[in-house]
Amino acid sequence: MATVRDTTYDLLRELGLTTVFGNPGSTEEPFLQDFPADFHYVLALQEASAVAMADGYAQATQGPAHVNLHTAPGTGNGMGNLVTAWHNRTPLLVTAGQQSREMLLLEPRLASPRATELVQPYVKWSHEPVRAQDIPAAVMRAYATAVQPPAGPVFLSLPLDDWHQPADPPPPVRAVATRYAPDPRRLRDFAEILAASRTPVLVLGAAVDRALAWPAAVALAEKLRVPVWSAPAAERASFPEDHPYFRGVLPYAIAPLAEALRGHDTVLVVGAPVFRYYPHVPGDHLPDGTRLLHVTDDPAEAARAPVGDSLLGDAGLTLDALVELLPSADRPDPPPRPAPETPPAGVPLSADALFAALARHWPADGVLVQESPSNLAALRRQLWIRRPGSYFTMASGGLGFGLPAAVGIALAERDTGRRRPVVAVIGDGSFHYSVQSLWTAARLRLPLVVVVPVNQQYAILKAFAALKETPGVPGLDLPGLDLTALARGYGCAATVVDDPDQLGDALATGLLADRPTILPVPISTDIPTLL
Ligand SMILES: Cc1ncc(C[n+]2csc(CCOP(=O)(O)OP(=O)(O)O)c2C)c(N)n1
Repeated sequence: MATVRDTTYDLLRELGLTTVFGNPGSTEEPFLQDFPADFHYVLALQEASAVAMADGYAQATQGPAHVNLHTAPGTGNGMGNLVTAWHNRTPLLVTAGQQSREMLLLEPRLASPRATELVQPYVKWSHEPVRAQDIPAAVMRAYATAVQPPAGPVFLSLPLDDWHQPADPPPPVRAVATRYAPDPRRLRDFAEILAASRTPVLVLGAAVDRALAWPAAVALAEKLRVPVWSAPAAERASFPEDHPYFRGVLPYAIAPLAEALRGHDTVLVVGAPVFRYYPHVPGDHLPDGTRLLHVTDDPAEAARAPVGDSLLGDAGLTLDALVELLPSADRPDPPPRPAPETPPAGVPLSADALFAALARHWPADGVLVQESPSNLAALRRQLWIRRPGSYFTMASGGLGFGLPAAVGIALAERDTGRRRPVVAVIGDGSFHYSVQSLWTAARLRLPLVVVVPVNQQYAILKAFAALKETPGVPGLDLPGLDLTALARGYGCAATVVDDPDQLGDALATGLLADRPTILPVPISTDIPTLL
């Protein structure tokens, strides 16, 4: 007779969820027992890494991923990156073990008495099945919940004694929609406003990349002949940054962002929050007389926008529809974006000089994973993203995502057969939040290259303190960290690069290696301004 375990594995197989990221504990062993040969268990040494690896894998494979966590303490370790997965809108099936039902009343060691609350509010659905036999159908419902728009993580708490119980008949496998089209009448209203605008501008967010909609975004920009900005602090890139209409990334504060949009009568924001701000620099959200139109597939995101009128719909379907509806604009091309200035030479390198060197040696199909807070502006200034699905960072502001996400993305590149080179740029502070993911990358023999700008400090926090005039904050310096020793300890290659001319060779060698390579690069300790 089929057990709950048999039926669940059959369902996971049918749903294509045969890669399981996790860190095992006693509460997971009955699920993992006799792990099927056609499944791949990706061991992370800490749950923060397991969650972000699964997130990166899901984003790069353009589908959901499964991460199996230990009961309360393991789930707790995974929480930071669960927050990030929520903001990233990554469809993650998060399962966690629970103590035996028969003992739960007395709360034994490793019981998670309020398991479904632990992960709130960073999941779309959180559930502990009432009967063991409900597990497969709960997995089906969790899957359907995770992938429907707006996509996001879901959580199931699964008692360890459920797996050997006799199963009910398997639940039907159901397909659900992952995108929906905008209301045609409201769409026409938007098109009319855009057609009548004299100086519109386009602001694109991560949902455009997630919808595989670069061609539609380019078509709309060219039809309207408008400048295009990346939304502030976007977690993906959504437009070819070498296109003459591309202007750069909007600043992440109220007053400067409004200033950047000055002179435009209509701002069309597609697939981003309005707006993702960071430091509070008060002001008007828009220049006087500017109108904002917001396209998002998330009603909550539409509701919390402080300004603008919204239209609910998938970014790609809406862009396609606008291209159809709008006439070609008759106006001159927007002025091109100036090329980045050549940074001054000198040792230690400026962040700009490092990223200019990286840009010179950048593989055409390279994938960039970024978690380098104070150097983000320099990186985005120097290294232009030219292809879809090739820039990833966290939407949340939580550190510890980039390194393990890069491992998940590199694994996805191998598993999908695309084999694009993956390069992560990770600050020397950010490096340590999920550092154990390096071991997984080494075990998987992934040719991941991690460039670490080493400034031996939390530079962005110094910049924030300067902006907010809060001197004397402790704990912002990071002396005495030996990244090379750490990397080697986890089984990676490591070479310090202090001359930009060495970077090309080091990068090429690392991308051809059969293990990850860490390239610490000492950079200037000057503090970049926050805005
Ligand atoms: C999980 C988490 N803990 C703490 C912070 C606060 N924080 C934001 S940026 C930062 C420093 C990052 O340092 P580093 O990676 O070296 O980059 P730098 O600012 O020097 O460019 C810290 C600690 C955070 N964002 N997330």
